[in-house]
Amino acid sequence: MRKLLATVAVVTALSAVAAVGATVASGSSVHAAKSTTKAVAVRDDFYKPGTLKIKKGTTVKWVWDKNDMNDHSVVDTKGKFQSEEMMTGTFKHKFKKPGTWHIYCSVHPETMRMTIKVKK
Ligand SMILES: [Cu+2]
Repeated sequence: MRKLLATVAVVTALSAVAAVGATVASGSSVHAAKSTTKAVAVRDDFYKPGTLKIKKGTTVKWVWDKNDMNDHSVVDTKGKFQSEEMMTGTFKHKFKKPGTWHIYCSVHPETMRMTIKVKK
């Protein structure tokens, strides 16, 4: 009991939110905030995969390949988010609502496209 109280005190000191998580977990490992990240590779000149199905709340992380020779970007056709045109790096977007999103590269808009289907 003494050990448990000490643990709770430490966690409470860290943050109130973390304390709630620790209490719920009750001894098992504390879960990180529940969120999923899916990676999409940005290559010359395509996204991989070309179609991605995810649940709402999922973050998609586009990862530029280090061997890319061309600039690429990630732009959605609804105009809600847009990355820089770049040769290396990453870009993230969290999809909070169900729906279908069409993504294209502003450098290669005719050929470099992908679709993301967000389910409930
Ligand atoms: Cu491109």
